[in-house]
Amino acid sequence: MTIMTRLGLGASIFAPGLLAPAFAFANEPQPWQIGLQPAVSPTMEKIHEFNNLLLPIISFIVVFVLGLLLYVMWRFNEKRNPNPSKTTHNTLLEIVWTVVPVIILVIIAIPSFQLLYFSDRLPEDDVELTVKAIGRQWFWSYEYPDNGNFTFDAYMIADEDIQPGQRRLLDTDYPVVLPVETNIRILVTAGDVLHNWAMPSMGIKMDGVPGRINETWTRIPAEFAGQTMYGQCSELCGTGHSFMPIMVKAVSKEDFEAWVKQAQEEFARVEEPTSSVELAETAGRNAPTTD
Ligand SMILES: [Cu+2]
Repeated sequence: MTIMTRLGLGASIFAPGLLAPAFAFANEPQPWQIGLQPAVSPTMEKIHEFNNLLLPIISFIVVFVLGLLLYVMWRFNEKRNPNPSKTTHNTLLEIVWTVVPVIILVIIAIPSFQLLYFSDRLPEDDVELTVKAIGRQWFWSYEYPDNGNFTFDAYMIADEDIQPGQRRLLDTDYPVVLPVETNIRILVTAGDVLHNWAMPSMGIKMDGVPGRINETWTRIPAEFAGQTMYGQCSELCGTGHSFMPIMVKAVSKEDFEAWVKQAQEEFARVEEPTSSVELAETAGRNAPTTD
C-alpha cells in the first residue's frame, strides 16, 4: 500500500481535521510550556491531582532549605561567629528532622501507590476495545484484534512532505484512531529493540519490550472527539528514535465504527504473522495475563 492511498483514506474520514487544523484542538507540547498537558484520560486527571499535591510540598521544601542555607551563611560565618559552638547532639532536633521527612514521604506514598495501581490495568470485564502498539525501528505498527485484527504502520511525515497544519516530527501518515467514552486496553510490545509508547496527555509511558507484552489503558472523555493527541517514542531505540512519533485521533463511537469498516478493507491482512513477537503469541507464550 502506498503512502498516497493511506493519506487518501485518512483524508476521506478526517478531511475537516486535516484541511482546517485551526478548528482542531490538539494536545501537544507548547513552546515554553512548563506545566502538564490537558488531561485526556482518567489517569492523567489523577496525575494532575497528584501534581497539585506535590508542587506545594516540593516548593515549600526548596524554599525552606534555601532559607536555612542563607541564614547559616549569614549568621554563622567566620566574621560574625568567630567561636563556634561545640554542640554535637540534640536529641529532640534529631528526632524531628527524621520523623518530619518520614511523615512527608508517607503523605506522598499513599496517593502515589493508589495512582500506580489505578493506571496499571482495567479489570478484564471492563475492557471494551483492545489496541496493540508494536514499536519498530523506526515506526509504530498498530493492531486492532477486536475488529478483524487488521494492522497498519504509522510513519512520521518527513520534513519535505509536511503539509500546512501538520506538526513537524509529530504527525504520522496514519493516526491511531480511538473512540471516546470507551474503555480501551492498550498493549505495547516491540519487534526489534526496546521502545516506549508515550502519550503525555493520557498519562501513558509504557515500555515496548521484544517478546513481552505490557498493558495499560485509557478512556477518552466525549469532549475530546475530533481532537488529536501527540506523543513520541520515549526509550532510546537507535538513530531513528526521534522520528517515530505517536499520533492519536479521538473520534465519536459512530465515526469509529465507520473508520473500522474502511480500515478493515484498507488494511486487510494478506500474509500470516511472521515476526518473532507474533510467533510467540501464536505459541501461547507471553500473552497478557487474564487473572
Ligand atoms: Cu523507539
